[in-house]
Amino acid sequence: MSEKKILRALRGEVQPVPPVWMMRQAGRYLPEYRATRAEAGDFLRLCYNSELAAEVTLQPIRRYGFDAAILFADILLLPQALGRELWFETGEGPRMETTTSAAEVAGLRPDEAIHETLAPVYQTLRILKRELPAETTLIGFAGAPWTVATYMIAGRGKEEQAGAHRLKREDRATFEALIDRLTGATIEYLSAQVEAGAEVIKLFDSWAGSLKGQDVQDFAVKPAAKIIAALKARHPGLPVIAFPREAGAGYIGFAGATGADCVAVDNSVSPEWAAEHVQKEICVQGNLAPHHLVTGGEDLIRETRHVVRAFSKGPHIFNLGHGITPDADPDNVQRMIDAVREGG
Ligand code: 1CP
Repeated sequence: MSEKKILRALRGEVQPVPPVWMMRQAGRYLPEYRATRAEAGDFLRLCYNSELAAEVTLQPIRRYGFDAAILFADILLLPQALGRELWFETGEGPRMETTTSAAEVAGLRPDEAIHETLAPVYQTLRILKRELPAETTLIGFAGAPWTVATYMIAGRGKEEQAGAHRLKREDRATFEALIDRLTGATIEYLSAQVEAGAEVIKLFDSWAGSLKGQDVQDFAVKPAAKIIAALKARHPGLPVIAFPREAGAGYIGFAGATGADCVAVDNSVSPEWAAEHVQKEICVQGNLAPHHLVTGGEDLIRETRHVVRAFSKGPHIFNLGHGITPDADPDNVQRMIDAVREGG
């Protein structure tokens, strides 16, 4: 197990060719994903159909031989398991019943109850553990409490963190109670994922960049630290990747403050900056800009090599700065992987 390239990077080993995987590697840019999603009926049915969720997780592994497979699920399944309604508007994205009052937070289902809804997710991991090639690392994940809370409070995503900031300002007690409930439930959810076969956990804080000042400490660093400490106490040696997206200077010291084994960086910071300030502390994952997989050409090859070279002196997992987009060309993904494995 410790021979897997991803696990070696997470232990701090510097490798001549970094391991590589991609956020949203199972997704709409792949025709085989679109076919399986159609077979499932819709996105949520796909998430809860363990056989088909395992199938779409495996598709990019078969096609490209990535070094990691990430469980096919969504960060919004946890609030759904806590009792809040979730649906997807075609062409628009996720929608949720809003959660903004003390009564609604108090009415969330208890932690023990989440496993009933989430059982198919654990089953997906069990299938993957059996089906994955021996060299492929299986990554489980959850959203960080702040990011999940932004969706629960606004009832939707994208540019909608304003509601969460407002609740934080106007009803601090309710906001903190929600963050606390999500922190506890996330520990239970991720722990069950590890028991079902996840070898690495990634915590997605996609909207961490909208937190400023003391809020970064209180709502990004502290919940992550609590989750990581609890997971490592229950599962000694479990590696954790943290992704406080667009944290900027907040990336510095994030691993030390949270206990993460790797910090994933987005492409608003340069690889040189991240190598100097973050990789000197810990393994870094990232950070090719996803648009290169749409536009391709010489720029794709040059930028891929640039990222590989900039991170070549420390532990590195090659990835994008954010998820691959549906309009990406699958052939460009192969060109990117070839450029990484040719040694930058
Ligand atoms: O139509 C489709 O097929 C749905 C597109 C899609 C996919 C492929 C969504 C809807 N979720 C997913 C899968 C998913 N989501 C994975 C699976 C593994 C993989 O990476 O291949 C993971 C890890 C996520 C995590 C996720 N969901 C995040 C964190 C990462 C990130 O992108 O910042 C977030 C913010 C979500 C919410 C969500 N789910 C889906 C969409 C389009 C969004 C974001 C939309 C918004 O903010 O409005």
